[in-house]
Amino acid sequence: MSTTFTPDDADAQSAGYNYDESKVASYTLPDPLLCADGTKVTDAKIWREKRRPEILELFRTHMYGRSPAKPAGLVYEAGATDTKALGGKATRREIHIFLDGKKGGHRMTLLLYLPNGAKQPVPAFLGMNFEGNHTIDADPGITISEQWTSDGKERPDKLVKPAETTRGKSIGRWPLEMILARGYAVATVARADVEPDYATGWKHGLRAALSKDGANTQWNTDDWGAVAAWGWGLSRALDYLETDKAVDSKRVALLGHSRLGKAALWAGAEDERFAIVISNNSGEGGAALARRNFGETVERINTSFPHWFCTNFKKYNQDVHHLPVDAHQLIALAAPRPVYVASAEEDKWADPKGEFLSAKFAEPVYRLFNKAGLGVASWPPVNTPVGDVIGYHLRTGKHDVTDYDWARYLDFADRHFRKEKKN
Ligand code: GTR
Repeated sequence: MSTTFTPDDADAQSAGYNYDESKVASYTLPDPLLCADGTKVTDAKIWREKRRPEILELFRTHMYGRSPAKPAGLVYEAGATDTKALGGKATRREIHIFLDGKKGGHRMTLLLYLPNGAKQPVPAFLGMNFEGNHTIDADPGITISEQWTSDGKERPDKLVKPAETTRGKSIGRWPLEMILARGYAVATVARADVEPDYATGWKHGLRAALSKDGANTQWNTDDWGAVAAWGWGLSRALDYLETDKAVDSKRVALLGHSRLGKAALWAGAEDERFAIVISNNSGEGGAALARRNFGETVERINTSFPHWFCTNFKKYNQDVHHLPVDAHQLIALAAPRPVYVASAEEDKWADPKGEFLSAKFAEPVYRLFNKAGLGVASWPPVNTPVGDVIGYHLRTGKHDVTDYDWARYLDFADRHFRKEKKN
């Protein structure tokens, strides 16, 4: 498989940051089981009713910002359909979702591939793509995405209108045939359909569309950022999947890579309908512990991408040890659902060990549900997947999504989604 697609991680390993494990300073993580009133969580009920809502609120207030509720009456419009896509193996559908609930309003296009010949509703993988639906496969029938895209920097001059030449550009990250052959549907939406990824991109995105002041909105310090907006869009994609009889919406695995892995983790925390949550190399602001000074830092992410998180998050640029939450609690918000964290050996910018540790330190919450965690005490060697309800692997290679990653996610989904059927 090709791993040459790199525009999103072109600067993914910056000089001047710590990549030396012996220079990681000591840190104390907030206790996921210690409630604000000083009492300890002793069972799953207290977690669900008291501690989980507290942690969710802390993430909303200090990191991702507060997202609006689901709009009343989402509007869907069927787009192109091909029942003989991919050489007859799949049905391809495009569904336009009007995110502000108004026909002709802010539109996100869901691209859905369904394996042909399924006798019952199929489980699905849902993930956001970086540069347009048409980049995930060379299939000539996919409509070229309409929204202009960028590389996430405040460089509007570099915005590009998706062109035919980019069809299939990220095919290496989306092994459709492999996923469909295992009996899963694949659903995807483009990040720019929700919000173009640069500092003032929100003015052309969903956040402005849903705000009464539109592009003139003055944001509150805890209002949602782009990561939360992308996550919210993923929940709206799930709203649609709930209406599609070909898909078993109770078995949707949400997956995201890198910045979109941050969005997947946050969407999975906010929206418990996602049955599995998968973080692929999500790094800082995602699965990596913020308190570990290894690779990207809070200050750096808030500076390079000032639009990703809420304004309050910037307070911690110099003061990460006072951030009231950390990534292990984000992973714990998935509990008791299966969650998978994946790292890549050369992706030091994302702090692979910090990603492992957040999965590890989420275990006490899974234990409340009598769920096994990673099953290992220390960071496993490369290409050695571990875990049960919390899964983890460190793959050889760089920041990317590869067939190796997908094979692990398919096994993980089979294990949890098809459990009953094996008996
Ligand atoms: C990097 C950013 C990371 C990661 C990555 C990506 O530049 O610093 O946090 O999100 O982009 O999304 O590819």
